[in-house]
Amino acid sequence: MAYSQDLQQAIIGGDAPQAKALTEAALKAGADPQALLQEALIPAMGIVGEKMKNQEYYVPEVLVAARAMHWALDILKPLLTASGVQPVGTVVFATVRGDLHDIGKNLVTMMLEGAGFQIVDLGTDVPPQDIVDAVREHRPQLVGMSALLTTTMPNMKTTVEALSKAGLRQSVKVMVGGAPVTSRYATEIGADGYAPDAASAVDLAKSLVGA
Ligand code: B1M
Repeated sequence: MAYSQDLQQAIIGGDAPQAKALTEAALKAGADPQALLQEALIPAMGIVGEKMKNQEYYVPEVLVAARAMHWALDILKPLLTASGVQPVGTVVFATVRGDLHDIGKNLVTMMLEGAGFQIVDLGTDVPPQDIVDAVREHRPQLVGMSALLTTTMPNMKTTVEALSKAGLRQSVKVMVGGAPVTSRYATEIGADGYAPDAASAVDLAKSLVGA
């Protein structure tokens, strides 16, 4: 599609006003919102993820690219919702109780959104019961938890236990991450997966929902 390449480049380069202008122009020219999502936004964030993995991009570049993606997505969202396009999956995401760090969470959720997931972002300092309630309400395929403090990591375990107690554990996959979290810890607490960074989180989420 004519606009896809330019839109991808605007997103990869973090040029939010250009991403917005190109999205508007593409729609005006008759582009299909779903095609723009699939052929420009999602591949652009995929390339950003690759650049992050290759250490070509660091947190600031990824954040500005995700912001540009959001400017485009904000225009497409109402049109996608109206046309009934199904997301790849829904993720209830939170930074766990006692923890106020949200930069990593925001980065991961933006990348997941860029990959076509619908995000229910519960914010920071989220008690296990709020996550349980959100799972009941939104029926997600995935729960994502972030923790940056060794003192708050145990709240991931408490949340997994709360999901089990509520009889909801079998209905969702649980993924965890954050600087002090490890793959071993994820296994220990009964989570389904761990990802060390935002790009790997997208790969993990896709594999957990079988996308
Ligand atoms: Co805090 N802090 N902090 N802090 N802080 C750390 C984490 C710390 C390592 C600094 C240090 O001492 N060297 C240390 C933790 C020590 C420990 O427990 N091991 C620490 C501390 C001690 C504290 C306070 C207790 C300080 C105090 O008040 N005495 C306090 C706690 C507050 C609280 O949460 N209750 C505190 C406060 C703060 C600020 C508010 C000032 C601020 C947070 C601002 C905000 O988030 N809005 C802050 C910051 C910025 C940091 C550092 C400097 C940076 C964290 C960050 O944003 N990294 C941090 C030191 C450091 O890491 N160098 C530090 C960038 C971010 C992109 O990475 O979050 O790891 P990260 O996310 C990555 C991956 O981990 C992964 O993907 C992301 C992108 O690649 N990932 C996931 C994250 N979640 C994932 C989930 C997934 C998958 C992957 O699936 C679900």
